[in-house]
Amino acid sequence: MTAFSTVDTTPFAGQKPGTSGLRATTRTFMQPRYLENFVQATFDAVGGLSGKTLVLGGDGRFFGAEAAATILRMAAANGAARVIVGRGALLSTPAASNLIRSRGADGGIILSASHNPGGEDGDFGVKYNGANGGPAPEAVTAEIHARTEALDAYRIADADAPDLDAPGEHALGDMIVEVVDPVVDYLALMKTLFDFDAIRAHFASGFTMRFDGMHAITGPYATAVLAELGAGPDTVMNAVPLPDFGGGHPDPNPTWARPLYDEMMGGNAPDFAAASDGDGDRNMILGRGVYVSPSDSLAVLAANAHLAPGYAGGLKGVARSMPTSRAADRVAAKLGVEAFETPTGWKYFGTLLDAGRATLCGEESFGTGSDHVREKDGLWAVLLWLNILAVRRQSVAEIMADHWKTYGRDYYTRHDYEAVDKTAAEALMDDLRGRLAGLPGQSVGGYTVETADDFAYTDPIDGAKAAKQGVRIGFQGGARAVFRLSGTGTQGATLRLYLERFEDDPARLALDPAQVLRPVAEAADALAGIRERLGRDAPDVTT
Ligand code: G16
Repeated sequence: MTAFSTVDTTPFAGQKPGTSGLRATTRTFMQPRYLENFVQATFDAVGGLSGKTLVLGGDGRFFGAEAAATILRMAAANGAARVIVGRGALLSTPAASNLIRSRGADGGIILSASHNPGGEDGDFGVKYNGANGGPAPEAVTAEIHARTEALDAYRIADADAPDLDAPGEHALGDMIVEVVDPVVDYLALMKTLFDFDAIRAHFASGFTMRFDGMHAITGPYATAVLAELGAGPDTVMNAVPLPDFGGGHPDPNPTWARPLYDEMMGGNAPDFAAASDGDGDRNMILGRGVYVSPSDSLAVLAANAHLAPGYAGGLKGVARSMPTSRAADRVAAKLGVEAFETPTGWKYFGTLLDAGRATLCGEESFGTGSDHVREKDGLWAVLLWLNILAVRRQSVAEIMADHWKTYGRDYYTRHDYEAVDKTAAEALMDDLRGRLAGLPGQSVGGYTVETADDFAYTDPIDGAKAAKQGVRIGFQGGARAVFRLSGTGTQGATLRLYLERFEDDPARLALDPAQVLRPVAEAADALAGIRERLGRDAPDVTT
């Protein structure tokens, strides 16, 4: 007979889920009662766990296995019937979403801080996903936060959690802990969507690729998938997940995946390259000598998705987050399907996907996905690209040139000012917000402001509202600057400045984005006083 304890606790300030779950330093999560409080608040906020089935897993970062054991003991004490756990407490975020859906679970908990560095001195995170497999919507995260502020006790089993390296069913009190292979179900899903034979034939004809697993969760998934496709044995680099991601920053962008980027811009590059992040939901796409911006990638995937069997019937609609460039909207218009603009955060796509209004979704933050799960999915994006390349038999550079010729090009870049003083960053945003009404008609840095607003959203399916989602400045001539504070950082504040400019002059489709966008960046700085207010000469990360 397993005994359960009710342990007295007091609230921790600031257990407020951000863009994607609760993220904090690993040491914060390792404090006694910190994880337990948030998990109990989550269980309470979703109506308790009695008789429910959950999925549990994470990206393998430091403290993940210990956290999983604690959560299992708490789930048993809270009356859960079954928890399906990835072996070793591992599951990529899209694989967790898939398991919730395919097993008809009531929800799941994902242990990850995504692209944030890991290790004892890095970050950790906990995110709750609902029965549709997607991140809990704002109403639920608000309820979790409210509950954390009133919590006075949590429940936990006294017994140890079972060995999570042992596949099969184990008992923990009356609850079943089912340890499953983290890759098998996900791989089976990918086979229903993509033409593995065509991709295999493409590799057999000499096509070459490099994939950077960044010592994070996608390594085992990519290794299994690419082996099936007959890719060469050294295709996957940094394939073994490590608790601290090998000391790296598992964020697939030109800054943090620099070795891969440099290889693709060098003389001996393979045909195609991609990288994924800590928990496997992000992707970066590169061709020989060409970097595909995430906004462009979404647009190209939307324009070509019908070439893959899973999307042969066409798309129902395309959704993008507000700061993502408008390239995908142009494709949606040509396809005659709906285009949606949502706040930043994958959770805002859930209702559109569930209602069958959108098939593809994407964000400038290296996230792309479809209605096959309710999370963005890094490897899925890579496979869709591979399927398109296998059918079109053109290089990435040729596909991009053709796309821009057809639709025009939305030059795009994002500047991140990381870990800046929170008060100064908030003052910058507040000041901008206060001046919005007077900005149209004003001239800054050679640009005239045409529109200025603070993005607000009403979900077209359930009517939920979200305000203050980012300041949008539209300049005459079609350039745009968006200002937003990140909701995923754990130190100070991070200001994101998103810049874009549309160009359809055939002679101006192959310019350097940094050069094209420099005047827009200068106008944005003149408008908001970034350098002066934040005390920074240049962004820390440019993507
Ligand atoms: C999360 C969210 C994304 C969001 C990104 C950046 O990604 O799921 O929807 O675009 O954070 O958010 P922010 O700009 O607030 O930092 P991930 O991969 O970290 O889960």
